[in-house]
Amino acid sequence: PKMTLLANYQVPRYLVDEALLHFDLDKSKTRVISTLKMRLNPESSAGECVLDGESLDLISIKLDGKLLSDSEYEVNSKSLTIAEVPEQFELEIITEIHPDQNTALEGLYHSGRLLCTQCEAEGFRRITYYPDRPDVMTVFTVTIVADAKQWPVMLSNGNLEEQGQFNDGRHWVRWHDPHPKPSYLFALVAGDLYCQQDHFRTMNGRDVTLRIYVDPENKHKCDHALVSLKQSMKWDEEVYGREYDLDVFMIVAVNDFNMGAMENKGLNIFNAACVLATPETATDDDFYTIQSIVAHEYFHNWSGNRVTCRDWFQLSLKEGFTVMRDQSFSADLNSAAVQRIDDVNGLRSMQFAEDAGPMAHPVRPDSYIEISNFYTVTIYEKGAEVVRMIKTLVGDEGFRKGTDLYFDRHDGQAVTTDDFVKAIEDANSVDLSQFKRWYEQAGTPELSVKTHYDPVQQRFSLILRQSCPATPGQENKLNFHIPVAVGLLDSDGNNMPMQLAEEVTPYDGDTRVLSLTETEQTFEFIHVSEEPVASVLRGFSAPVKLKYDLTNKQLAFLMGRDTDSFNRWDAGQQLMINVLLEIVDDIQKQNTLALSPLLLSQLEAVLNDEQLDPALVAKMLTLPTENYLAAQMPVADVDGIHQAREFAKRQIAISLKPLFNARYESLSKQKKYQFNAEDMAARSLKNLCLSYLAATDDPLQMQRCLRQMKVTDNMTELLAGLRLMVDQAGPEREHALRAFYEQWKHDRQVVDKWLSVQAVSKLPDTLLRVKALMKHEAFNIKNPNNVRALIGQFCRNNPVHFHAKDGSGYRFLAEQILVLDKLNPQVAARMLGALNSWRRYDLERQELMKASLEQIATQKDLSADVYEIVTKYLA
Ligand code: HT7
Ligand code: ZN
Repeated sequence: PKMTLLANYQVPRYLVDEALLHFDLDKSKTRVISTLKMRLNPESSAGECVLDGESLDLISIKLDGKLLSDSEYEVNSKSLTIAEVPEQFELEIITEIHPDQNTALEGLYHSGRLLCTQCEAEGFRRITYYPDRPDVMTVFTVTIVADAKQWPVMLSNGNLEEQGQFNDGRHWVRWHDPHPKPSYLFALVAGDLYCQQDHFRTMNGRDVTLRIYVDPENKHKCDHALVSLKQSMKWDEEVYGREYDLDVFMIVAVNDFNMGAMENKGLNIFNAACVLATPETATDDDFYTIQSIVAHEYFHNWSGNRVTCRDWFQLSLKEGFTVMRDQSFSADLNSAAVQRIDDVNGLRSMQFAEDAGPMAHPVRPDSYIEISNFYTVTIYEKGAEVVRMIKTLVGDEGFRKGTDLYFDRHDGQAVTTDDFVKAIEDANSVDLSQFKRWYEQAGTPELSVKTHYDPVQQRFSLILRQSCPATPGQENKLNFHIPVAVGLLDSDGNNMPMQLAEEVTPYDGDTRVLSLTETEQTFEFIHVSEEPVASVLRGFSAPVKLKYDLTNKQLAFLMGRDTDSFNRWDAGQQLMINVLLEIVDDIQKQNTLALSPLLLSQLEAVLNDEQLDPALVAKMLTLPTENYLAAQMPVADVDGIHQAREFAKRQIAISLKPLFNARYESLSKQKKYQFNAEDMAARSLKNLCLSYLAATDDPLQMQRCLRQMKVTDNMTELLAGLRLMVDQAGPEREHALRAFYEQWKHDRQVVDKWLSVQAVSKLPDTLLRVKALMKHEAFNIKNPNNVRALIGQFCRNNPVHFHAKDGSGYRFLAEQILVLDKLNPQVAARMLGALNSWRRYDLERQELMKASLEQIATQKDLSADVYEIVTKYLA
């Protein structure tokens, strides 16, 4: 497979002004007639015309109405080349494709009783020959013809222009999208779908029809997505001044989908699991995720579609910005503190690991083999942090001025991350040239903090230092521009003044953002009447690893007193990490184990604090995951960490049992399910209390889980009960699992939860169970959601079994990857991610993981997707 380099970017030689696509739909053989009005790009020079195309049966090509003979063009497995074309011409290309043989789920494919497309990043070339790159923007008109009975609904981008009926039972529709767009935003859907409709009146008084299309059995599951869509449309008008620009906005739910959702212009296609919800079938987390994904895809209409990417190296231009936008939408609609905690938790556990591993790449990468492998947490989540830092640096108003200029200046264009930064710079008269290194350099910078207090001068110095580890291909890093938000607390937990020595007037505010641009800088605060505790990196103002040697006592103080909610939680997490790693150390030394009374008393105080948002209480009482703890050790001790975490959880549960009991009971007042921040917070704390109570090993607590499962009206509480029961061997467990399946076997979203809870079970025979479940009627290896729920959950979220010392988990993963690679390379490559950190384990495990990687690497005919990752892991 060949490498694509940013440095080799060239403008497209030929542009497509108009594309008329005609589809004769059939699930086993679809005929596509593509008529392209093309012309030489004035920025390029004449030459052969090369179109991308893969897995296509070429039927014929006409150039300006004349049929081309075989000698006038060349076709290979990747492209079609026409040696000579005039400056302006019309191409008509007829191809045939086979949707029901398409298990890769790229291009046009068959899913259940649906036909649908997925074109990002390079799927359009599996539909017809085309310059399949984002900087070729075209006006599309799409005609679809198909049997009216089998495919009563036929959708594409834009507005419906015309439709009609033929005498032979077929019907046709014509869609026209007036907005020029790249081919990756093309979409087509056909099937027998139920449609739920609503309306939105835009800020300029235009009426937009909103439609959600789902399989008829899911018609009761659309309400939440529709509400979320209207909330998103309103928010984007209010916060970014962005109005929707077509008469109709459609969402379609599909069961077989490689990712979460896709922002095709006017016709978003969603993984059914990311759009369908009722209280009985979806958890609070699902409701929350659906709200944010609906928003994310909708926001792409401006950040991605109206202004798109010049090339795929610029992917974070749309993804980082759009994630940042969906995160602030969720923060505005729910709890801002909880949102930030979840975002940072996700970033630290996934992105920091990616940045420290063999696939580390900058937010704007400079090479790739398979672009599908670069839809990563670095591009998305770190990209969002980078945009968030820009906002922190220029302020909310400055950022809005910058985005207004960006949208105005580049509407209808395909641009770069440099263009984005330039718009913010120009609107604010700031220089972000050093800041741009965040786009160019991979790796997580370390920010170390030292302090010094001079009681005589009443001066407090904060000495900040930065460094960044080497990453593949980038040995030496230049200094970043790091915004460090800081507060100072006195011994009572009050904010202290923050006037810098060089300033003549006091600083007005409790938190101030310092810019660290050198390797080391000292910030000196004056009029500091007592030695403060510094609360550094408030709100996680930059995606860095903080090295700040606070004592456990100081951490406990910040956990109890910091006025910044995020840092309160973060201090608690750091305290838990310190305590848990000490226990791991004691386990390794075979010492007797004990839990820190300091941590216990802090947790007790949090649990007793009736003023604190229960959602925050739940977050503060949640121990770091085993995976995250593993990432904090020089050599991850899988078994020690598992044992230490189980021990700590049990000790906390036993010591605070009466409190967990009391809060559980007080939160158990029967109340009809509603999706709102307050009720969600109550359910999260209630379920957390139950999980601690279950950790006491008291058999009565299992009865409590069962009771909760019986009386509840919602999946959040039902699944929480089942999860706990699944960790306890015995007939109750088997009965609960059987009953759950019998009740829900008709519902794919719920069945995936049933697979997942079993995949992450702590019981010793879990791998055997997972293998047995692969033969169950509920599992189909061609369905990505099934694969993620069972194989993905086992390999990523069951570390103690996946990393079993005998290597069984690794062998299992390798076997599955080789099977999956033949069916769906994107999904296979994603599964490999479970081995990202393989060099961080003990030598024995490293050998076993390496053997599995080598087994994969030596397989013949690997996809580019798996090849790229496995070779980078082994390099
Ligand atoms: N922009 C979308 C990315 C996406 C995708 C990429 C590769 C293969 C399949 C895919 N499905 C969706 C989703 C988003 O970020 O909004
Ligand atoms: Zn996106």
